[in-house]
Amino acid sequence: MNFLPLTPPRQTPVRVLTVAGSDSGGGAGLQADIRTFTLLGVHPLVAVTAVTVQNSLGVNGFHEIPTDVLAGQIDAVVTDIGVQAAKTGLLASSAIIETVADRWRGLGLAGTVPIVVDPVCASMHGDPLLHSSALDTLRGTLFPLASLVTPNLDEVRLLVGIDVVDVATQRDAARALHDLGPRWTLVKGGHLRSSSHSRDLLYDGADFTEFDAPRVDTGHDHGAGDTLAAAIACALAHGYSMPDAVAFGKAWVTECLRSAYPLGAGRGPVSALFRLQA
Ligand code: PXL
Repeated sequence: MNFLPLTPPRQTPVRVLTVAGSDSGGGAGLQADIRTFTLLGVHPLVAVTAVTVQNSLGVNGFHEIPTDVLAGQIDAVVTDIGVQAAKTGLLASSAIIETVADRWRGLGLAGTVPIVVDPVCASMHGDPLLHSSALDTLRGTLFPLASLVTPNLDEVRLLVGIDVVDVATQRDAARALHDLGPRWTLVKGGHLRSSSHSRDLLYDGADFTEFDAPRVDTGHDHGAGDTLAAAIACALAHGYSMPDAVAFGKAWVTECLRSAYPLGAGRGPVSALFRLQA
């Protein structure tokens, strides 16, 4: 695959902000984002939303960062360092979602800097990562600001109540999500385990574009959604169009799935470390 343009040593690279939670097991969350950003030559900026307590077996709990500290992190890096794109991951609560939306608007970034919203609701083990009361805030406050939302099929069910089982229902879901206000919607098909392919559907309110990859049958796919959204944000920061950025992200996460490794007694993470073999 082709990678993103690299910045020569001593020159300032493109900066992307992740607004995400910490995974103590290092597989998903901001740790996955930082790995993808770094191995794509992008400088990672980080606003931590919550600290999870987890390992390869599951999430035991999380502690939310106070909203004034979260707002402070975003303000500090945007006003001094500047960002070319952002992505959001675990947001945990209504108050945190409202803080992110408020700062995004308040700093004048809405409509000018691309923001990828990965609507994380639960871990792959089914442990909740978003209070159910926060779903309305996610739909009503953050989605209208999003350049792209990237739900998996479980998140689609929670967000718009559609059970995706085939291409027709995947299109219905993309339309229903687009009605909530994001500029683009990507309905990821990876959780449709009956299919030998992972087919993601991109929609801008007019046209559908399909991104297809053979299913990578690894038992280790922790952090796959985070890694996809992170790579898309990096490509957008470089000025890629949305379809080109999604194609790039899909190729990147497919390579990371092929390189996934066992870790602990549970599910291991997708791995961007393959990039160091080159
Ligand atoms: O993959 C979603 C995700 C995002 N962020 C954090 C997580 C998880 C899944 O477990 O722990 C911190």
